[in-house]
Amino acid sequence: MSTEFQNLFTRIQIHGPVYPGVPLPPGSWRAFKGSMKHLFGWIGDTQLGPIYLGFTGVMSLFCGFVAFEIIGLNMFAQVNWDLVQFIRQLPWLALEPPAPGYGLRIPPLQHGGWWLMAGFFLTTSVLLWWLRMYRRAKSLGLSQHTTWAFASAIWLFLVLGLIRPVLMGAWSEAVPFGIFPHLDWTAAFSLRYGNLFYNPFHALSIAFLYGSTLLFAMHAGTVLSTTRYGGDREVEQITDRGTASERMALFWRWTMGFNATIESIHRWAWWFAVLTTLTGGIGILLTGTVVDNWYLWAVKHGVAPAYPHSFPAVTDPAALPGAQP
Ligand code: 07D
Repeated sequence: MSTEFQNLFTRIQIHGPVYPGVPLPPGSWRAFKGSMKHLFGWIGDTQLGPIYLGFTGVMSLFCGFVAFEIIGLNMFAQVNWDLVQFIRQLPWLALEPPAPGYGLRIPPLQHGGWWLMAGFFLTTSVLLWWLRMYRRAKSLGLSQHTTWAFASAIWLFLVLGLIRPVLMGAWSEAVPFGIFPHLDWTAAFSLRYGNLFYNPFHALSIAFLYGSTLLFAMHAGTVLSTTRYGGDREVEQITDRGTASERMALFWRWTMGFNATIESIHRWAWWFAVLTTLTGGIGILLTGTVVDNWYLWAVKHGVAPAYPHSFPAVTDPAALPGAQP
């Protein structure tokens, strides 16, 4: 059978017996038998499942479900259990952390206690999922690159919701649960601490985030543009001269004088992705703990210009009388 190879959506659909994967040690579980799905074949592997079930995975899903339920039911209660209003107002509904007066104490359920509990279950869920990744990678004989990359994202997540609030001495510093409310929090946080654009670690994080998209596009484009030479079979191509990898290298060397290698491009990508959340977490951790106003910090260090003298002097709004602690 001859079939035309398409590199945007492949027409090739693999349909064969389900492959369950390598044998598992006794006591381990796999759920669902697995089956071939045409739609999945359009975007990836046709085979769906089986999925590995283990203690950390099951507990992680359970804790994630509890967090999701606490958040959802609190929001549902806020619209008096009216389904229509729940759906209509969902993007604006929130489960907020306790007020500043509670500090790091455990507040009554209706005053942030539910938020604390949801946060506990969500954090447990994320950490257990990390452990699942670690253990699955280990059992398959992989190195832990994916696991440590995920840890970098979890670092930012923990700084935002746990580490920084603890250092600031109040749960109220943490992020609320909710679609628009967490975005409002982001904007308010930036304003409260003097414009996050002047936080150099926010700038670094953006550079790595944008850099990641650029690198991803360059890499994906390069590989897809050479699939007709087998470029998508990256590893075999490393040793084959005159074919895909050599053309990839030549393309970039001719275009910009330098080319990554098939291996190093993935190290570039890994570091850019990991550094996005690593630098981001440092930036958030410093905010309010070490630096109270990033604009004034930038003026002090000659990064931003001070307002002209014709304007009244700028003072940190947090230092004004009547400001919240
Ligand atoms: C958030 C952490 C990992 C997530 C995990 C997932 C679940 C799901 C679901 C229970 C993404 C756990 C959760 C499993 C559970 C249920 C239902 C990763 C995360 C483990 N910014 N900004 C960044 C830009 C501005 C602000 C990063 C651009 C304004 C704040 C990034 C602009 C203001 C924070 C970035 C811009 C502001 C950030 C995020 C432009 C006000 C952060 C990186 C062009 C709006 C965060 C240092 C990331 C950070 C952050 C980009 C503007 C505020 C680079 C491009 C000036 C408060 N901003 N930003 O990968 O790290 O996030 O800051 O204007 O906290 Mg910003």
